[in-house]
Amino acid sequence: MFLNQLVAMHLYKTTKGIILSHQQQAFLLEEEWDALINRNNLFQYLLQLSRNKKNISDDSFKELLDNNLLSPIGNQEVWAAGVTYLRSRDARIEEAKDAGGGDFYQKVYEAERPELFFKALPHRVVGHNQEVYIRKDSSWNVPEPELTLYINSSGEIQAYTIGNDMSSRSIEGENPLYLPQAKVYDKSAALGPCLYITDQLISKETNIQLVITRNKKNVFEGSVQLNKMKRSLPELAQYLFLECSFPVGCFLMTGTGIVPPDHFTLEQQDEVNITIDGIGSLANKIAIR
Ligand code: DO4
Ligand code: MG
Repeated sequence: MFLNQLVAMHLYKTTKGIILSHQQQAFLLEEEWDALINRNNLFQYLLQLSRNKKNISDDSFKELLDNNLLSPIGNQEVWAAGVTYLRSRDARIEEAKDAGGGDFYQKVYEAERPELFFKALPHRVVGHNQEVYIRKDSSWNVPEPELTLYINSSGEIQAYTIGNDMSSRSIEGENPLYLPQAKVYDKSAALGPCLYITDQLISKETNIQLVITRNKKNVFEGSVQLNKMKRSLPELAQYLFLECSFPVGCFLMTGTGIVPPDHFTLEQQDEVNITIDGIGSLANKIAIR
C-alpha cells in the first residue's frame, strides 16, 4: 500500500495559524504548535478536533499556502541519521578515501548503533519555497533528500515530513571530524511543506524523488524507495531517545539514499525539489549568504 492511499492528514504551519487539511477540507486551528503536535495519538486527536470545526474556503486555503507558509517546526531540535542507505555509504567511502576515512562509513553501515548527529536548532531551518545556503568555504555541495520523522516527547513517531540535509562534501571528505561544519550552518536544513499524519505504518514502497533544475533545465534527477533503507524507523528513533530527552519532541532526518554523481555540485539559483509520496513537495532555491 502506498503512503498516499492511507487515511491521513496534512498539518500546515502558517503566519496566520495552523491549517489542518483532511479529506478535501481545510480547518483553521487556534492552537499553539508545540502543544498541539506533542501528544500521543496525534491522528485521533486531530480527527476529533476537525469534527467540531467549520472549514475554510478553498481560496483561503490556497492563499495561506501560497503566501503564509512556514516550516512545520516549533521549538524542536533537528537530528539526522547517516549512512542508512548503501548509496550514501558508497558515496562517503569515495569522498573520504584520500583522508583515509573510508572505513568508518563501512563500519557504521554494518554496526548495530546507527550514526546520529545533531543537525539544527529551529533558527537554522527554512521551509518550503525559502532559500537554503551553500557555504562560501565549500567547493562541493549537495542536497540530501530525506524522509523526516516527527517524534513526540514519549519517543513515538507521530508524523512525517520532507527534509533536506544540505551538505558540504568537500569539507566532510577532507576529514570526517569536520562533519559538524559540513552539516551545521545557517539555512542548512529545510523541512516542509507540512506534517503528514497517519495512524498507520508508512509503506516501505514510499518513493522519495529529487529533482535539481538550473535555468529551468533538469541537471539531476533521482529516486529511491524507503525499502532500500538498512534500518527501521523505530530503531533510529529508539537510539536517539536512549540518553536524550526532548520536551516538545524532535525531528529526525532518516538519511539519504540519493546522491548525485561525484562531478555534480550545486550552484547559486539552482532549484532543489524533493517529493515524497503522500507528503507533497519541498522546493528550495540555492543561495550563498
Ligand atoms: O556520515 C555522514 C553523513 C551521512 C548523511 O547525512 C546521510 O547519509 O544522509
Ligand atoms: Mg543526510
